[in-house]
Amino acid sequence: MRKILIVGSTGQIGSELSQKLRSVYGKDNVVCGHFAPPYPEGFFDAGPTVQVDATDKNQIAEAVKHYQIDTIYNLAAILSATAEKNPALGWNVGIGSLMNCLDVAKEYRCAVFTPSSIGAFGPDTPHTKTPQDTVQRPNTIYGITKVTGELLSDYYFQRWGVDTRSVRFPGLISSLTLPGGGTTDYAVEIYYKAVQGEKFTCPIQAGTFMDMMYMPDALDAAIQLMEADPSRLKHRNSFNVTAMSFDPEMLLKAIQKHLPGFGMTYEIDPLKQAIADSWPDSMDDSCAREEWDWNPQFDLDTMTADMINILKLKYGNTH
Ligand code: AKB
Repeated sequence: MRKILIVGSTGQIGSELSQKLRSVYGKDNVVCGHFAPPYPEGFFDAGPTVQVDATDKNQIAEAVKHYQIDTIYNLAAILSATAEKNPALGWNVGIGSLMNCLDVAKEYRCAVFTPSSIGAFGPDTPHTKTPQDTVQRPNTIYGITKVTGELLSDYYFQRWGVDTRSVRFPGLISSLTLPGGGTTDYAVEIYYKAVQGEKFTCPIQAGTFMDMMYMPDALDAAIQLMEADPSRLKHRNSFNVTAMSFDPEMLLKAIQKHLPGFGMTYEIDPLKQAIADSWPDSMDDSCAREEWDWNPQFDLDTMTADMINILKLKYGNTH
């Protein structure tokens, strides 16, 4: 049975991945590394936790030693729009934590999962059916950390045999924890406004397509890749994975099927729009499908039905 450390377990991915990993591997086999509040409800009662500053290698090494960890999920990151406002922070957290995890993994023979992103592509990348192996010249600091992370992870695998694996996540949509500071966040926030009976002001222009994925599929992607037969993997860092591609108008219409009175206006955020314009419209994820049987379950309609049901239970049906 794996012994897992999640670095950055209280964020958008970590707060749900920790629950899923505990359901798969047992609660005592998943140690949630945390740095600072806010903490999800019941965080300290749900299983082992440890204070870990991702930018401090010794703290990661101590946790790995103490809990006899063999797998690290490294989720510490500053999302794209926030990183653009503080590039040094984006770099220090994104790359500092990764280097620390890789070094510790090399010493203690751990496997490492690190999310990359659609942000690893840039304006020169083909925007439709973006291939697995293609031009990667991002023009954001977030994207630069993601490409660097992919290269570093492959380097540690090739040079020292560290079992590094990664996926390029699209925008992730979840009902548990709100993301913060991302370009794709609009696609999460819109559901909260819709269910709470409020109008949504969209920061991204109509006609801007981006890849997206519902969180249950994202969790499966991470776990499935880490469990994949290594002899089938031609790639490692990092796999294109996607589940759907839509623009704000398509998302609005999908929500209006459930909440016909819901309305949206636009107030474009120039920073987020520029980032979105530099990212793929839709990725080709056939390598993930071939090499480890990636097969997402949710499309825009099934995700929307599920999100609205869950958020209605959380906030009460205001319509
Ligand atoms: C962001 O928008 O920064 C993230 C991402 C796509 O990596 N959600």
